[in-house]
Amino acid sequence: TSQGVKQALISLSDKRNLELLAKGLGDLGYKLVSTGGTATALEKAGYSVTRVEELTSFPEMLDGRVKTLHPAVHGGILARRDMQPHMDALQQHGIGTIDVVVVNLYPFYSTVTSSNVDFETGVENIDIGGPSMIRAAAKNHKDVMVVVDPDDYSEVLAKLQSGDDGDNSFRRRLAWKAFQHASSYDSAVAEWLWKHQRDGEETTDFPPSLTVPLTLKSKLRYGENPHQRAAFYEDKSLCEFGAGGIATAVQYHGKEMSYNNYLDADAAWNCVCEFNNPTCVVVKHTNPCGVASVGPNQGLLEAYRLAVRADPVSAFGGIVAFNVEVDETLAREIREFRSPTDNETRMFYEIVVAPSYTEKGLEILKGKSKTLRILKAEHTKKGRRSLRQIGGGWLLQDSDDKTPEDLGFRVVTSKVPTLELVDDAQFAWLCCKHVKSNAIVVAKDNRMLGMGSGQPNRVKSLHIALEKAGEEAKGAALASDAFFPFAWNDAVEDACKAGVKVIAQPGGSMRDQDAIDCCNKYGVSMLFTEVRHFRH
Ligand code: 93A
Repeated sequence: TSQGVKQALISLSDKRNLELLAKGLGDLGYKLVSTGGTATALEKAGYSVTRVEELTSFPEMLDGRVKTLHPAVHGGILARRDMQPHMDALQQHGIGTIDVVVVNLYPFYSTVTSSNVDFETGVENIDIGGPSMIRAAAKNHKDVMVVVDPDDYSEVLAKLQSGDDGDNSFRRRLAWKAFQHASSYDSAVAEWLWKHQRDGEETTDFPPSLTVPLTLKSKLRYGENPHQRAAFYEDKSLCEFGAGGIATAVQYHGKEMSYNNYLDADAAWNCVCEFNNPTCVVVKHTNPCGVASVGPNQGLLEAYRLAVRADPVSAFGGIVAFNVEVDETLAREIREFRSPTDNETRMFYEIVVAPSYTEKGLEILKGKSKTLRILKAEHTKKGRRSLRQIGGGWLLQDSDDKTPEDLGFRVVTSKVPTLELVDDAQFAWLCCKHVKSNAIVVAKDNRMLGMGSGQPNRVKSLHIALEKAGEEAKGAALASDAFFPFAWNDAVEDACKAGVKVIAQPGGSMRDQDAIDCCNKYGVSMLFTEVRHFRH
């Protein structure tokens, strides 16, 4: 037997950093024990390795389905070193202890998400022996180091080399990570089986079976308010679909992200990603308070100036998002820009988020302030799902992916709008989608002039939007996220009187005809989208 000799069991599908690991463990005097493929890889790299078969005196069988499922392996992992009867039992059966377990699993997720994979192949990629070892080692973490992430090898080796490997919190962290790894893995298997539960019938992936694998990313200083504790978790099942988004953004600079920062940055990023032309969105308390797009050949700088101008007071302390690269000129403008309402004060922002920055641009932005958070995020994609918590449960829905190209914008008035006005209406409508209900947006020439949000009374939202737009409402477009159930007529009249030239709304109210009549009276155009955009 190999009692007295430290043993490390290495069984890996992802063989990244394998040599670093083997060298480190070898230098520390560990005997390396491996399964077939891993053993071959180690031998090829010049390391001497004991095959699991030698430990178990049993061949790998059933095409590898049974390799490590044996008392010689699991006894060596699970035995309590502080209990003599356990150690006696190992002795009696000639089993040596296994002190380090390095395992990662059959690549189930990438296999079943690659194209043309049949059910059988999926099933064969469900790892059984690997999770068993991971779970056993994690349970006995007091005596066994369990390593599931190739990025952790150096840290683990450093701990072992320093003799500081008794560190309980370190061992518990490894064990936590191991169970997280095993549970995400099982979640992926469960979701896949759910999709294939009825053989032969058309497979459906809706509603999905949800076992959300959350990974703790960071503790936050506090929640929405300082007396609320808070933390941030990443949901791998959302991120790995390549969905982009704020959770996976990289922070280049600034103070740590707060709870509200995440919410606001998410709102700003989702909104700015909607636009095809270079666009700037300014968000305050999850609502866009400034939005402006420029033509493909115009500078983003102009978009930024116009977006802030929509509501400079609200923009102060807001989140600024861009859908294209931030360059030097723009960065300088952001750094120097003074509040249009008070020329003494430089504008202050919580966050700037963009898909990329030029080197010089990033450097200049960093110089704005120590605290300004600078994020680089990946464009969000369609087809995401959104999950929201309510007391005791979760609500799931598809993301609201409709864009103007998907809608009709049907003219219902005698006045037919110019193409330019239709563009304005579509722009207003796209902004409206990101404003909390009841949402009204007034826009012209690819910029938001005013918005009313979150009012329980739609007419109030309309008045707020018109008031913000002021004189600029003349000749502009107005969009509403839903129809006006009553008093629509008065509201339409107010919009017409303010000089709005086109109104876009879903339509579908009993009072539709009143609204149309009113528009006809004022020579204003009305467009029906037939799609509602509540945002609660
Ligand atoms: O087929 S298994 O479920 N049965 C086992 O007994 C077993 N033991 C290790 N899968 C098993 N493994 C997995 O094999 C590991 O989790 C690892 O992913 C893989 C390494 O195999 P190889 O070293 O032959 O490449």
